[in-house]
Amino acid sequence: MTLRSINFTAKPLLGLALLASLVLPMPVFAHAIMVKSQPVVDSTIAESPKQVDVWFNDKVGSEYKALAVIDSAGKRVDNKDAAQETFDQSHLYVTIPQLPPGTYNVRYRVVSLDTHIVTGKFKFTIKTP
Ligand SMILES: [Cu+2]
Repeated sequence: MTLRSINFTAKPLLGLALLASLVLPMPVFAHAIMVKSQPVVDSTIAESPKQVDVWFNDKVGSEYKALAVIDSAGKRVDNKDAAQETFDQSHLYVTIPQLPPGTYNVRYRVVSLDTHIVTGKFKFTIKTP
């Protein structure tokens, strides 16, 4: 076996490693995923909460953030004061007025550290007493 034949077989492996480095996600800047919320996703609660909180797996950008609560008729009902916790940049919240029983949609939009825009939604229900 000569050096030349070794080099020849090593080339495809190098190409594969290069391809993998392009395809695999970068480990340093994570893509944001919502990991927790209050109220909990799809939960039924007894009383109108004071605010809605969402947490992501990593801190998110302070720009372009949005968090809205929408009733079953499609009307926005939150106080439009969505904010990001200064000491925990993975946490967003918006305050809401006293809401009547019903099912509500929460919609969010944030920018990940990897610069991707992440949007999502979930529901919670305030039960009729
Ligand atoms: Cu991403």
